[in-house]
Amino acid sequence: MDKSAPKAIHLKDYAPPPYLIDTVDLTFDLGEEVTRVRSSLQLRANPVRLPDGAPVPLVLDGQELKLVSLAIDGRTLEPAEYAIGPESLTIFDPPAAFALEVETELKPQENTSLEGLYRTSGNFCTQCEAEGFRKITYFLDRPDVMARYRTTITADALKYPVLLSNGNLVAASKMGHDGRHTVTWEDPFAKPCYLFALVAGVLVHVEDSYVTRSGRTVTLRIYVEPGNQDKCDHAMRSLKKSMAWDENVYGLEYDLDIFMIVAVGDFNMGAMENKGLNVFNTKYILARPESATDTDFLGVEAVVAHEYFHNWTGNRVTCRDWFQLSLKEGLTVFRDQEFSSDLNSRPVKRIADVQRLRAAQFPEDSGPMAHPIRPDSYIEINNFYTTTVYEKGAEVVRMIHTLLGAEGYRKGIDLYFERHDGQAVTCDDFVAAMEDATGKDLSQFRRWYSQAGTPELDISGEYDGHGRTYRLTVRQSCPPSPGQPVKQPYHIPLALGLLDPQGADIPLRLKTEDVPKGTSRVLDVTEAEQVFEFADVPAPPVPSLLRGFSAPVKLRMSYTDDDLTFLMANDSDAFNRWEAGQTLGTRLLLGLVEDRAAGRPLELSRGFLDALDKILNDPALDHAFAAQALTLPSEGYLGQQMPVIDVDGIHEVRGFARKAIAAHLRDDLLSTYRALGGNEPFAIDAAIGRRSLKNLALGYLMSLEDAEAVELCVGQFHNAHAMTDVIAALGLLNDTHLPQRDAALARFYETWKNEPLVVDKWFSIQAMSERPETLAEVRSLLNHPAFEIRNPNKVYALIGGFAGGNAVRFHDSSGAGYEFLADQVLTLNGLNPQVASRMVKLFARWRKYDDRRQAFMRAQLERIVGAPNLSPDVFEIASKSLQAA
Ligand code: B3K
Ligand code: ZN
Repeated sequence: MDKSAPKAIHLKDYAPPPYLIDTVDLTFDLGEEVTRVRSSLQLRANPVRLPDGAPVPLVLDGQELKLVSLAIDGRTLEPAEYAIGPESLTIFDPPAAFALEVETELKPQENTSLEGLYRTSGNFCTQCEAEGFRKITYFLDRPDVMARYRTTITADALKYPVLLSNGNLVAASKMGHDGRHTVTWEDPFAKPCYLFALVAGVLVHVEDSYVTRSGRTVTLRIYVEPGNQDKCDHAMRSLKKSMAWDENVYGLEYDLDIFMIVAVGDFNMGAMENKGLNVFNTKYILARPESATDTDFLGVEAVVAHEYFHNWTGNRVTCRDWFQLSLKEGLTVFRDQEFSSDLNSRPVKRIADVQRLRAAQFPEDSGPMAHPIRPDSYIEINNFYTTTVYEKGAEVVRMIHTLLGAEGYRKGIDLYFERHDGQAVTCDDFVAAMEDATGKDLSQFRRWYSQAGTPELDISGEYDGHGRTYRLTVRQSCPPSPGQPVKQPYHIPLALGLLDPQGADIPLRLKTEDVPKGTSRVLDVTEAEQVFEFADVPAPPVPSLLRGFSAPVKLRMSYTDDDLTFLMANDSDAFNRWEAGQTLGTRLLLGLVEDRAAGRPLELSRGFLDALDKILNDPALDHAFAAQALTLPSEGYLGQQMPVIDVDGIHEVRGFARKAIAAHLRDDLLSTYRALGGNEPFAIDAAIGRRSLKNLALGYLMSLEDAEAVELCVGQFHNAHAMTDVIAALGLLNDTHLPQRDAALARFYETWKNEPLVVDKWFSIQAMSERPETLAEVRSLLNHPAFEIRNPNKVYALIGGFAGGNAVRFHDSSGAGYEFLADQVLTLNGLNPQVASRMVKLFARWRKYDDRRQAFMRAQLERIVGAPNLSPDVFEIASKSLQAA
């Protein structure tokens, strides 16, 4: 690493801030060329850090700012009293308590990073988390500095009729002679600056209201660009459901008189929970059945809830420092997962969440970027908004919930808010509240916060017919992670049941107990090796382990194929019924990959086909669940199970298996399709399940590419009302060389060219086509008039769709896909480091491939690390990816 490489920040170096800020008074003068920001701060020495009030220099964060003036208690400072660095403003000798006035200038129209104050569709908008506020004004930009804000905005009244900030509107002027108008907002709750927000522009809103449990009426508004008002109903309904759910399940009420959401087209991530003024990516607000899929609808519901839930878990109680990010994110993801489970099907939601964890978090946790949910260090904090901090973080909170039970968990949460409302705290404070409220010892459990890597459970069972006992031996281990060669045993909640030969659950009594404790229970696994002995077991049981995926671990158990089909058919735990099918499918497909490599003929086991047949023809089964159970393990998941990922082998074998299943079940798939295929009116309910099973059937049928299937598919594409069905059909045609493919793509674009979110789908579908010409097509789509590299959604759709969603084409053995990605990373690096960094992460797993591909990927990573003007974001990911394994 060269000398100029950006430096890491360590958790162990945390120190409280030397100064506190009590109030912030901001005035924004928004202009086309220059925007002026005046900031008046009330500061005082922090008694915790400077007990005698002893003054130390005040170092404020600031980036890309032009300082106009600086005054303390009304006196302009002399140049010798302060210094400006590239990322800071130091005042050498401030008093113990004082008013600071800072005036700065910035150019939001030139800000392509979409962090700080920037422009989107002609409007002004902010994004401050994690460290964007320092691009607006000089400040102590850290979450443990909490202040009360008053924000005044002045702007051209015609260009920017709507002016918004956090809290309540306290003053508004009419247009003056200069054509400008002014508003003032005041937020009564102290907050860290990352929750500050400002929006200005031409926006329309839909309005509703919500009466809280205690009888207060809250105004709810969703602001969108004109023309989008008719796409907000679902988001508004989701918001009201979230507010009710948080009152019912957590006893938490909303606290301001108004809650606003603004949807913008240019946004780096999904959404942002600014106090009273959430800013959203349009993708997670706008939804109508004709133009959004069922997945989009569920996404809107979950993200609206997630951001709303942050009002308590994140805003009222916030993070002491960014290492504690999972304090708010893991907890809030757990909350939104539970919200969605309560509203929709619990097993279907759990399966989807586990699939996501396995697809993204498990690879991260075993790669060069592996980190604990509470990282020890970072170079660029924006790189740590990861699936580990979010989704594994949620699993950790879920395990606490499992270990304490719903009631104990709620006691812990109540204590957490009682102790910490209005504070900036740590993950440890959260765990301590859980312990203190219940008396449960979570000291060993805390290792989930400090150790990286996915633990592995090796379980074996032994039945003793004479003693009628069943012994489970549980061994746990965890592979090394960067900087963590050795791991200590975890405290793992292992939920399980035992099935008798008829498939019924056996009452579970451990040998040390007098009476059985239910038929499904949670064991505390704490040792490297531990034995659990069950009594009164009448016959050799089949164990159902890790029910509901009770811990984020990899499970190894020597099931026979028959055990797995037995569990698929009989387990009372729906998640494990699905899991058994996946385990069997994985085993069979990996076997076929080996057969292919050895030149043996491919054949799919009859028993597996029969098991799928049973699922397809089980009328009692929930449709959405059946669709999940009939879906083969993904290519990505299969790859993870191999020491060296055989990209082509996996792709070919999975395609072969799909065809074999389709051929075997053709008649039943056709009748399923026909039974569910009605063009029914759209609803977000059980119809989602019907659509997913119907489209699954169509997918299998299309793998045969016979005339009947093609006719159904083309018919569906042309006639369906719901976008879910249109996109499913288009996605299937998209993988073919049929003449109907290009016609359908062209027609789709013509129909939807004025809807940016639908055009994103059009880009990503093409990027994910398995056709060999895909890379060439993606390259030419970069020049399509609808593609815009400054728009994150477009980048995620086209470049991300190809490099992250099309393994067989991205990993083409020519290395051309890698060169393409590196080119894009380098372009994006100069425009938007956060987006560039997300793209460069797609190289991180390069060591999992064969030598030839490794050499190609490594060369591209080296090229990136050696490039001039590399952002810390890209540098951190690329350099850590290259570090020795
Ligand atoms: N807290 C934001 C994420 C901010 C990301 C900054 N790079 C959205 C969320 O998790 O709810
Ligand atoms: Zn969040």
